Amino acid sequence: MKLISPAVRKHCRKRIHYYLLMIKKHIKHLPGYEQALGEWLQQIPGTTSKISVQKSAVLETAKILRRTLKLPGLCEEGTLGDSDTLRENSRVVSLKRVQLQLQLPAVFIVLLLAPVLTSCTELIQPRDCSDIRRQNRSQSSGVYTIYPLGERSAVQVYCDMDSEGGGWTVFQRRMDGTVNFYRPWDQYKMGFGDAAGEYWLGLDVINIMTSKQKCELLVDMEDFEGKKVFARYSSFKVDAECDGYKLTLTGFKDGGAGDSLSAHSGQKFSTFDKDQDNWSGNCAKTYLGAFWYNNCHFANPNGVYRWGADGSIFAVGVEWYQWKGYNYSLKTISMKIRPVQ
Ligand SMILES: [Ca+2]
Repeated sequence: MKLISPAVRKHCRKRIHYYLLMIKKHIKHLPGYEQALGEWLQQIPGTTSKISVQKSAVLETAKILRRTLKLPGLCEEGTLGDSDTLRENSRVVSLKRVQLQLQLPAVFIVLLLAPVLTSCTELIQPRDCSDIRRQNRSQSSGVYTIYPLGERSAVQVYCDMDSEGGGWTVFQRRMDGTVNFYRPWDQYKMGFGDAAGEYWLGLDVINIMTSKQKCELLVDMEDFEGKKVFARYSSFKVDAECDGYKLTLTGFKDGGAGDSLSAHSGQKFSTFDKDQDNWSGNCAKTYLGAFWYNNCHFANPNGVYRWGADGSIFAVGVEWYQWKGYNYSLKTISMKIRPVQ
């Protein structure tokens, strides 16, 4: 096997540099590409320093170009080494340069697809239940893993694939009183409970999911007599923690439950240990829940599970005032979101 001479090394570097310049010249008008490439390079295993990232980028780009244009292996040991081969390769490269101009669209496609191809797992990792439904429309309701923030953000949720067209990501669910919902700020921030039963997904995840794209909200509920109703809102958004997880809600549509949430739009989230409500007292402590309390509530879905009609302590149950008043604790309630189609 012939060794690569310094002259050939220099030649190789020039060639690669030339192609990189060509690419840069033609892709500079493609917004987002550089950022995408940067993110992709960060994902290449073993690239711990800036130098090795650059090295990997050059090698990877050269490989893609070689594959696309069927260029000779310019930097492979043994393929070059004497002046005849070098001249021959220079001639081929000149011809390929013409081809390069003709084949630039193909190069673009390969380069643009490269980050996707090297991280193809992201394609099959759903961000929410609507993605799962899109991948397979025959999926039934149940517990699924979603990745709201990319491949390392796995979280289990209950997906409602039946109500109102399906594809709903449930972020709050009461059904049997097995989970205590009277919890502090940190737990409402991070989430608690079991996706197969009662749970709260967590304000951080809700914020992420409703900030990336416009979402709608569905609130399903049932009483102990088996009657089911719902309320739907065409727009639902929860701000970040630094804004108190403020709720913005519009576009009520009645499914028999009445509107108990619009009055909570514009409110920050409150727990017993973080009072951000509009009342001089502490709504979360008084009504034994955690919510976007105003002064204080028309809905208390995170209140105490009380099995139906119970007026012994005013409005502390799992309430939806517009349907059942303040002294009836619902059998089930679930709050779920879906990107607006
Ligand atoms: Ca207060």
